[in-house]
Amino acid sequence: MSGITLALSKGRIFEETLPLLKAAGIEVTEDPETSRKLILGTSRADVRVVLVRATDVPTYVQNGGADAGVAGLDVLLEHGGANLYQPLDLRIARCRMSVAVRDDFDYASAVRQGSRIRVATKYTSIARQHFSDKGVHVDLIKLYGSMELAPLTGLADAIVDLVSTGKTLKANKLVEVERIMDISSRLVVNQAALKLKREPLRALIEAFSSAIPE
Ligand code: PRT
Ligand code: MG
Repeated sequence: MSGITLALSKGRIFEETLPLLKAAGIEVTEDPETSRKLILGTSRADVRVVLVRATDVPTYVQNGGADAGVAGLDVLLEHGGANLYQPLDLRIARCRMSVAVRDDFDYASAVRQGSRIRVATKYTSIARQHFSDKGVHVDLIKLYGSMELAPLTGLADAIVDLVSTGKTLKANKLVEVERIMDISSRLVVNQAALKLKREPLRALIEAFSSAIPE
């Protein structure tokens, strides 16, 4: 495939990448929320967008299913990011990775006493690293969604999840007790494509770089 294929996920990443694409002279000609198409055309004949699950973006780009893509740091850290060139922090889709517990759970004293804490999360790599750095013993419980439910049902004492406004935690009577890291989305580029399609990819990186929000 000559031309450039970009992998994006629907929702906030797609929406927040649009202004960056625009700076590169690329307008997506279909709306992913109403179209059922998975491959979207753009105002540039040599550029197309493929819609994939957020967690699949690194896999597509790594294996050449797309030349470049946009993925959250959370997704990249869990994936491992091997063989991916990551030239830009786009500063979009920003949030933080945090530890949260039920408002009646005394996290500080559980940590102080060295008790084993049951932690439910979709982000097992990030969580394992975090608690191991702190020397806190945890039993990790892998979940694929609705982490907030785990402490409420007794499945876990704590969760590791993304927090943006904090409204989801609040609505479920959970409190943030530790901020693990700030998260934003990165541009990722396939290594081989970077050589074979050097000029158009350089231009894209350059244009994105000039349009990164404050
Ligand atoms: O939703 P889906 O299951 O299809 O896939 P996904 O969740 O992987 O994709 P998407 O589009 O929801 O998230 C894509 C990327 O956006 C993530 O990988 C993050 O890097 C980034 N991002 C930024 C967020 C948030 N903010 C965010 N708030 N991803 C998820 N959330 C969720 C969070 O998990 C929690 O459930 O929103 C909820 C908390 O939001 P607040 O505002 O109530 O705190
Ligand atoms: Mg989501």
